[in-house]
Amino acid sequence: MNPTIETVTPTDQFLHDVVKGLSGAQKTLPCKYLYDECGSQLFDKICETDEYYPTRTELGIMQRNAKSIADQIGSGVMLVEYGSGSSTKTRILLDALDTPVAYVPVDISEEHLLKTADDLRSAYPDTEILPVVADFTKPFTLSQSEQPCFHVALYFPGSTIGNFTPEEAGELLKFMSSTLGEKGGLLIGIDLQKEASIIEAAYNDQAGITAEFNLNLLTRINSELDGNFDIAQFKHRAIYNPSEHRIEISIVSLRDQQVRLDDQEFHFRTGESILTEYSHKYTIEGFTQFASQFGFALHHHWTDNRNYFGLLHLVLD
Ligand code: AVJ
Repeated sequence: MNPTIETVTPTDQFLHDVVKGLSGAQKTLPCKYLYDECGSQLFDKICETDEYYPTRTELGIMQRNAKSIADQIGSGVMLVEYGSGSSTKTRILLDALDTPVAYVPVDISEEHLLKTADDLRSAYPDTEILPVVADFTKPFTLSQSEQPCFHVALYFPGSTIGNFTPEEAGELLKFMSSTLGEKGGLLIGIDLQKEASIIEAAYNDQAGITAEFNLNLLTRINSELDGNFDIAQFKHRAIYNPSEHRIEISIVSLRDQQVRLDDQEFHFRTGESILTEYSHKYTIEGFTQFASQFGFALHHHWTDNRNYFGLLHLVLD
């Protein structure tokens, strides 16, 4: 008889993470689960709100400085991107780079990734497009290009690094430096510290899209894990914590209530919160200092005229 092969399905993993997150004294839910199909669409809508400045600011920085960014990266590069999504900003880079040998988009969402890869293949016939389906927070293997490449540049835009606690971000930088090898570079986007009211407005848009995005996580738990959250009995909250320099996004219970999930019951007190996401804000100097612990040195950086967002090119020294 064949031995039974035990595999953990994505749903098992989701259930496991949700139960674990809701069982602690401070309830939490991992922010990566915010991005299902519906969540990803809502995130795109957030980017179009007047209040949410990071995406359009970063895009502007890329557009205005494409040539200079490409020059800093150099020719014959293998460009690797973590959490590539639709690779919109990457096209600006690929257009400006001198003979990029390969582009390796890394993303967990397979269908979306392969579709994007096909589109890129027709747009950039001279660059090898080598998608990798992986969770970039866990070790994975990069594909090899057929043509030799001179060096690897890792592109990590969108201020995604802000979602991680400093400890987790450190782990990721350590892992990145081992992936990069000699002469490797990291082009990373970070949202900069600024007046709290501007940051808070960005995560509490008037149209309520961020609230919808956050609460969609409960809808997702209901449909995928057979939960019975009454969404109307919860609300979105996003507050800037100035001492930790981060936005703390939570879902708050509007009353004392029980929620059933799988075969377990979870109790929520009135005002009790579920922490869903952090978004850390850095300074150029602070982030440079932080990255230096993992062997990175600041090579060049670009920002916008309001100093809202920073794009840093760090190299291994
Ligand atoms: C995708 C992580 C960059 O932190 O600004 C936006 C996520 N959450 N509004 C951010 C997010 C609510 C976003 N990142």
